[in-house]
Amino acid sequence: MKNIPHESGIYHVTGTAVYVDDIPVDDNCLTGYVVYSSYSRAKIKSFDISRAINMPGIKKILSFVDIPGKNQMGPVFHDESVLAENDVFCIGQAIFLIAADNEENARKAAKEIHINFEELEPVLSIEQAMQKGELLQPQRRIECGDVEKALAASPHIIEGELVTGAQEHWYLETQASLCIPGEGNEMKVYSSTQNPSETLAIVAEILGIQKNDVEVVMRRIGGGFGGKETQANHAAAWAALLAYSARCPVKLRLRREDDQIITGKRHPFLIKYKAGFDNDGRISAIDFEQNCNGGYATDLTMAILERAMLHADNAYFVPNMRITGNAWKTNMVSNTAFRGFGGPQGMAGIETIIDRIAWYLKKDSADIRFINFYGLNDRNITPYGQIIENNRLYMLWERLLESSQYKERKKAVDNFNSENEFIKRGIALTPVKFGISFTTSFLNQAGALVNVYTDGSVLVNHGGTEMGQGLHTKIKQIAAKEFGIALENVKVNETNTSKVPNTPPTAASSGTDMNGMAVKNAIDKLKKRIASVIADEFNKEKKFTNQDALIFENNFIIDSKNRGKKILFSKAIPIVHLNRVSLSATGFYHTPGVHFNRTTGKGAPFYYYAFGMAVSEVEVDILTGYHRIIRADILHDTGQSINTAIDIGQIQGGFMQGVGWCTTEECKYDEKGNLLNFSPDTYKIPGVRDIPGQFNVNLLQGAPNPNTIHQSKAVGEPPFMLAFSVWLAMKYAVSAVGNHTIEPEWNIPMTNEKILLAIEKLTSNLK
Ligand code: MTE
Ligand code: QUE
Ligand code: MOS
Repeated sequence: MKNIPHESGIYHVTGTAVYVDDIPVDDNCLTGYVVYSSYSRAKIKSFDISRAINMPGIKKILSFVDIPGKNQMGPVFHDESVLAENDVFCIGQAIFLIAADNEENARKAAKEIHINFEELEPVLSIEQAMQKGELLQPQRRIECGDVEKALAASPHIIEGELVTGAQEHWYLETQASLCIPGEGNEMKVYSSTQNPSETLAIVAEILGIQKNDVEVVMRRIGGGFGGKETQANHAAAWAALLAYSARCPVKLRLRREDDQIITGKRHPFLIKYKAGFDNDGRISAIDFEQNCNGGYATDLTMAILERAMLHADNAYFVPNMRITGNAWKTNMVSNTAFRGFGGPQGMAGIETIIDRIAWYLKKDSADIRFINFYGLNDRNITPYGQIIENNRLYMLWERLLESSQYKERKKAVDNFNSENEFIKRGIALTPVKFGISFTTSFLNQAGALVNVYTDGSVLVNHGGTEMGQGLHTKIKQIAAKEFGIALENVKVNETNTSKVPNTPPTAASSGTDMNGMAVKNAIDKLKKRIASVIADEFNKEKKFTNQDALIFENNFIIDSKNRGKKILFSKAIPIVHLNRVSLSATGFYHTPGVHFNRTTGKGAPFYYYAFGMAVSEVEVDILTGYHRIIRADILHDTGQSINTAIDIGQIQGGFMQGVGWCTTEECKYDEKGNLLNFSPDTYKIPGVRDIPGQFNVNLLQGAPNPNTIHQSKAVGEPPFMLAFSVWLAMKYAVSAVGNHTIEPEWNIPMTNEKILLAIEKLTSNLK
């Protein structure tokens, strides 16, 4: 039962899994299309849609004046219009919506819409925004100890800057929504969303109708990775406006190139740092300034920046630390959630510092990491005041060092480099400590609705969304185990806001933790009711049974005090029904104890931490910048894994997505702010040939997680950051070009081109 395949695996590989675009529609369904700004910053002086509206097949063209409710789709701060009014603030910002009989006609009409823009000077980088002093929201700070004093007393200081780049989500299914108007104000919304309840809220708000008139339905999405946490709302809002206005179904699905141009990406960061340390490499103080490019609107930027700040420590105890966070406003797409949610950017800062300390002291970076790890019983308090419990770093360290043979292989790498001029190798070990829970405490809640039918089959509804991560498979396993019945008798339903309302997004890796608990809560209620009826039933036969003694096991309900007394689950359920007892129950869960005060920067925002560690070995071709991962060894802590196959898949996928961000994925823009690489031929995500030649992924054994569903741990995001092992192994390889006498400049991403530039700079300094 531990590693059953993905509940939709067969549908995925046979092409029968239904996504929004596969939902059958009848002939009157229109195609929605969005016309967006081609300027980064401009005023709309006037426009003319008279020709376009009369083109063949055109049913509706809407501008902001046609919005019945509020012209706003900002999820947290209301600073994002559904359709631009008099100003445009980025390329890709929606201005008009078209409903047509097909996409071709819509595209033709779009070309006939004439807009008279007055072009203004845009802000297109963090540096420009800094010069103008344009923040999206007030500066944030987290601080502990006395940074100035500790820096002044430090034997050694390093200072510097790190740049991390944007990342395109590249979910296989682009943003899509199908909206079907019903009676009166009713609107049924099929959406490729990670956040059905928020999609519902936005649709209700823009249409000016009540939330009880909107129903959001999603069966699965073809990948989200954070990109559909808020920005799926946009496609749904646009389709809903058109459907409401045309009074007929409208389907809107972004073309790949439009999706890449219009939607937000991972936030680029510019991190400035100053760190103090002693001769052993032990860090005494760090002053971090994190600057992120939020784009033109806030979206989730403040929560992302907060998570970056809360992960500036990664796995290391730093007694004196200050993290200042700035969210800069630019005329670029509004950047959004992406796997890790700021965590990767935050951690990249301290991983850079550790690597540089090792370089400076000429020591092995793994040893510098080790002596700075959070302690088991002391040195275990974070800059925000949370005590780290159940620290798994030392278990991981011992087992991974052994299984990967890191020390021996590092010697072999050095030998290889001394014998080879044009091919250099590198190896690095990096840890991850990732906080599990939404740092926005109210989001840590989940709901469920479980129905048992009279044949004994079970239908589970919960608020989480399936995006490929295997949530429904794990929920199915949880439900089957709790009821003690076979997996075949449990089905997990599509996600529907009318079944389970007011849910948080499926995000922060907490989908199984929270929805699993909510489902268990519903099942506990049902089991109590069922047991009460069945105990009475047993007692009729004069064999006294206490309902609390009944257990659910192997498809039976069994009297644990008298195991001969039992009844098949499927036989028991009709009896419960005949006794007129409800076989449907809601469940609810909220994560206990988590809290965080944004003003003081203190609290215990995380229920627990997920830990992982990786050793990667790479090879870099010094003449071309080509690089490959020879071998990667990962040991990851998933507590008592519910599904080992799914967890290993999440680790492999998360790691590779991180490798893409660190190495080949780069968003390039021209001087006007146009994205230049908006298709897969020029935007390079990892392919099969980028997977490590030897890829050893293992789960940490013997470390169950207390107080979570079946003692498991969240796994979705943490492995992403294990890719730093590849990134820093590459740095070691390049550093070997100058026999480690000159430190290469190392930012994210290190593309082939950037590697060559780094080598060029390094060799010119050698001469
Ligand atoms: N895995 C797949 N296949 N597709 C996805 O879109 N999203 C990731 C991760 N793994 C994603 C994925 C992100 S960003 C998160 S937060 C978690 O899955 C969300 O799901 P969970 O909470 O159920 O782990
Ligand atoms: C991690 C996350 C999220 C987060 C905080 C985390 C996340 C998210 C939000 C959020 C914050 C405020 C809101 C809101 C959402 O916070 O995904 O609607 O008002 O959406 O630590 O993944
Ligand atoms: Mo994941 S970035 O929290 O959707």
